[in-house]
Amino acid sequence: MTLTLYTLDWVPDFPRGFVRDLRVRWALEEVGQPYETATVPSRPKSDTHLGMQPFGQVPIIRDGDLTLFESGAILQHVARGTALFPDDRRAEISQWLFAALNTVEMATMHWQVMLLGQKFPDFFGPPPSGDVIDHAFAFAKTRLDAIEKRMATRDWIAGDFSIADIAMVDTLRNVASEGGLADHGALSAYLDRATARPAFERAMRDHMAHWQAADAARETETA
Ligand SMILES: N[C@@H](CCC(=O)N[C@@H](CS)C(=O)NCC(=O)O)C(=O)O
Repeated sequence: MTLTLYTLDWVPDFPRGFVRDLRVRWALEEVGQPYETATVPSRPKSDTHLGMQPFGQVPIIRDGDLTLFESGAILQHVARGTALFPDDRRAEISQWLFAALNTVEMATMHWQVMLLGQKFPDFFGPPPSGDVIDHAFAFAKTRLDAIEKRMATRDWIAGDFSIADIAMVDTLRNVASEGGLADHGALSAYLDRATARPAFERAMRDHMAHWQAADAARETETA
């Protein structure tokens, strides 16, 4: 049975390229696993969606009888036993996967949510002050500095390219898009190296095609 990847039915321009179905598409492309996509409504959240993902988020996958959410868990599932997550490197790759999501992304998202609040007050409500945003970036920067030091001497975060790189790079792409890697040359080179991979390019192409199709469907609905 073909694996199904759930993403949102439509998003505005600003998150396109960054919705987390991208990291799952990337892993699926890397391991050569075919998949189909399905959507859940962005707003309001449906009961079916909340039944699969209690926070009303994506990505979600369905693989046979298994329904799975949380991008890290999904990456582990789709790449299990492959070169991206081989059994003999499970512990080290899991360590860096968790570091990407729970140490780096946890800090950088806090900063980015504030930037979004500043840029789109109509969407997110009253904007945070500049001081609070600076404070959030100073915290995130401690994490970026540590990864910068590690990546100065290696190509990939945990030996050969793995799902830990997919999670780390996808997190750092977000930071770069806000200018947050201006002082991090090794991280910028790491992003360039990773996003030049053909599997990333295919994943991004399909991710963006999804939003274009979503726009077209909305236009038809409102015509
Ligand atoms: N920790 C979750 C985060 C998922 C997440 O933040 N998803 C965003 C898209 S990138 C989402 O679904 N946002 C819609 C919403 O929260 O309403 C994961 O890694 O899967």
